[in-house]
Amino acid sequence: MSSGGVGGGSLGAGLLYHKFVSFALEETRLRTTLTPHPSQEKFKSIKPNDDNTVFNALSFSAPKIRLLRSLTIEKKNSYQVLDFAAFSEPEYDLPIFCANVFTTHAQSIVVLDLNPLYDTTVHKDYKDKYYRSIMPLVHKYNELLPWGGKITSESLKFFSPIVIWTIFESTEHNHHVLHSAFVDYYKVWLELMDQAIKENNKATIARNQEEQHKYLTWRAEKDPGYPLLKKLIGESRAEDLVMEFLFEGVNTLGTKSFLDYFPEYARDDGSVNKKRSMIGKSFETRPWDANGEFIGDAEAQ
Ligand code: BLA
Repeated sequence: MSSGGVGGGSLGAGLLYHKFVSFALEETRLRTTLTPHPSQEKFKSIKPNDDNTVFNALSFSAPKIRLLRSLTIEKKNSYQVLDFAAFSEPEYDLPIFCANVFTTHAQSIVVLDLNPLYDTTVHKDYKDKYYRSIMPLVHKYNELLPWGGKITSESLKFFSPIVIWTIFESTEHNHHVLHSAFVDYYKVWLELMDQAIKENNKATIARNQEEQHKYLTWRAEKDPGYPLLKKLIGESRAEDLVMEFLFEGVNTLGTKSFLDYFPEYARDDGSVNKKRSMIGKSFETRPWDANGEFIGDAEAQ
């Protein structure tokens, strides 16, 4: 379909991430039937305050997929954003597909992962179930997309041992590599989705749902993209976008609050500390070994 490349060797050509999204949607449609998600209607034509910026928002569901949604943002001659995620129904304990890229002319900040539903340092069974067989992906991309350096420490428990966290110079070559990694990671997620077997145990389903709710609650409150969204579309529309589109489910999948899950953010007056991180940044190097064992020690770094 699309011819690939970002055009003329320049990243200013625009719409860098559309081919990522169209690949993912086409590939998903080979395996399942996508139905527009109710949130799509409201968010598909967000108009930013600034004429040079374009938003594209799409959301779907499918038999095993509660929410698959994509947001791209392009500010002409300035930056481009991809925020793509897929969340399963709570009857499945599938990882959450997560691709986030913030690209300027100079550099791209990337998180690409199958975010674990259960913290893999605590839940070894979950780690073995999903990540043991796909660890070679790390080896494939470790050199081309190297660890991005110190990171908000809280993020680590939402990351898997195969996470690609990287900051690279925005060149056409690097974007080809990123596209290839996106394709590989998304195909793996689809394969896991295809193979997933429906859980019948009510308590397990409830636990899956609560874990997904915890993840949504974290990201809806602390996502690094939030301040920029507020700037682009104003505080109240940014809040709607975050709560009802990007992290839809945060108001319906559970009743616990941010502070119930993350009490360390409580201020004396009972409000949520606005800081992104209580621990600060750490992990100068990749804190998992080739087998996916966690080898990082936040305190020591
Ligand atoms: C930066 N985005 C970052 C960083 C990470 C992420 C790790 C580096 C800063 C840090 O250490 O936190 C992404 N962090 C994630 C993701 C998870 C996480 C995906 O914990 C999942 C659990 N990014 C977006 C969108 C925008 C965006 C939609 O996804 C803008 C609309 C922007 N991300 C953005 C910007 C920065 C950034 C501007 C650099 C500024 C900063 O570090 O605060």
